[in-house]
Amino acid sequence: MNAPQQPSQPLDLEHYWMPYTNNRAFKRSPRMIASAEGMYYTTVEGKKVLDGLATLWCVNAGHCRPKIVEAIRKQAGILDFSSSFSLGHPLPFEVARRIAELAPEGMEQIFFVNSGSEAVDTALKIALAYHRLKGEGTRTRFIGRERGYHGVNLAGISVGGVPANRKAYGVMLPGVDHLRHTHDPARSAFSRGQPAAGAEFADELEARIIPLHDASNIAAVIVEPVSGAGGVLVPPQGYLQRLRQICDKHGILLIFDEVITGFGRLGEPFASEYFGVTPDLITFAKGITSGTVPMGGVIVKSEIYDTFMQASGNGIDFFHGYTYSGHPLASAAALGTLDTYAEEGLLTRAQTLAADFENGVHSFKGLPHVIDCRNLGLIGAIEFAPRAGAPGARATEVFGKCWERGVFVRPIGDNIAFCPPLIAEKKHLDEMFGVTAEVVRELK
Ligand code: PXG
Ligand code: PLP
Repeated sequence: MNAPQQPSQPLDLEHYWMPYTNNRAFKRSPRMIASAEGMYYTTVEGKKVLDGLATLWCVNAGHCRPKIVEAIRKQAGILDFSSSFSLGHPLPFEVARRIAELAPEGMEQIFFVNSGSEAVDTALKIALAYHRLKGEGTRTRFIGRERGYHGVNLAGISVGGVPANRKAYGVMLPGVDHLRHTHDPARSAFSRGQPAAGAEFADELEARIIPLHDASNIAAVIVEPVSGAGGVLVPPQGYLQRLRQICDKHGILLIFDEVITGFGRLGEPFASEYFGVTPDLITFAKGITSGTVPMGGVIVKSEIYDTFMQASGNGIDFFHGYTYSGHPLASAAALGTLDTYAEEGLLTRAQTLAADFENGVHSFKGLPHVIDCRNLGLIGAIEFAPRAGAPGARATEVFGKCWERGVFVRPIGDNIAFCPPLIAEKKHLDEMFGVTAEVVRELK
């Protein structure tokens, strides 16, 4: 491994406005990472920290994996950049073919972008343009869900349902409505895997939302198969199937946002396959390059792609694209990542680890202040009762103390989320849950 770059003088922290960060607190007391390998970071002080969240739900293959590093290095010296606007280079075609092989049957075309947020914007635009090409241009409304996270662009926060991400930004995209979330602790706390109760939460689409807006005005429903950033909410048994049935009945497109669940998180390449529910569009990002180079995309049903090819007249079929769509370095990273997944069986590895992971998550039941434990595949969360007058304080405290003791887990409101790289072994799960439990036992 290469030595990390050292700044030539003491770091000036003043100029970088960090995303989703309390900048003042961080700059008073920075947590700085110098390098990473496999399951572990090394901080600038030389301390090892176990990565219990695949960093930000992305590093599915683990850190600095040789094939991925080599693919990026090599590509940088061969073709640094080439546009995909009416020019091409071979790599994104090959990445698209490989993704189509992994995707649910009938979903064969991939549009590339550079992040999950862009993937969401792109999927929503495909839905609008598709209906218009089919002569159903009145279908312009979108239905999201409370506690959904669909990135940070204006369309994504409009269909998203995390209040803090929406509060400061006015009306956003008009014409959006939301399904209720599926979190139901009164009936389903401490469910192992999918809660047995709650499929009927999907009925709200047909009972309230469609009658209110009329199906002829609704373009698409967008949900995460398992909500991640909203606190790891596992769908009740039968819920996604029911959403699919209702959308089919009313000609509404169903978009699964698989930015976190894609690329092996549940033990199948995509959650759509795990649940046996095929949406019309899948958004992905993160795991496609195991976090190494920004890349995302939308997988579409071939019927949708064919409609654009046949009905859009002569000329450009979709007036959309990013300068860096299909970037050579991202594409090379994706191929290195897909090779690594294939060689090590990582896209199905979560199946092997799921039982140990589930036991680990549910071992928190009975510890101080723990009011729920949730899990599916290799994603899970524990939830604390909020401290009086200080919601979120318990999880923030657990995160801070775990970091000091060498384990990185993520606080989300009053939840702690677990989402380790797919190369994790039992001993890593033991370390992650063991250190977290030690900290939780001390919670006031
Ligand atoms: N959709 C989903 C389902 C996501 O989880 C995005 C879209 C946006 O992807 P980009 O690449 O634009 O960030 C995500 C990303 C958190 C957290 O607080 C979660 C995400 C990103 C940053 C923070 O846990 N998910
Ligand atoms: N703003 C300006 C002035 C631009 O010229 C471009 C792209 O050419 C963009 C924004 C969009 O950038 P990107 O394609 O990287 O999303």
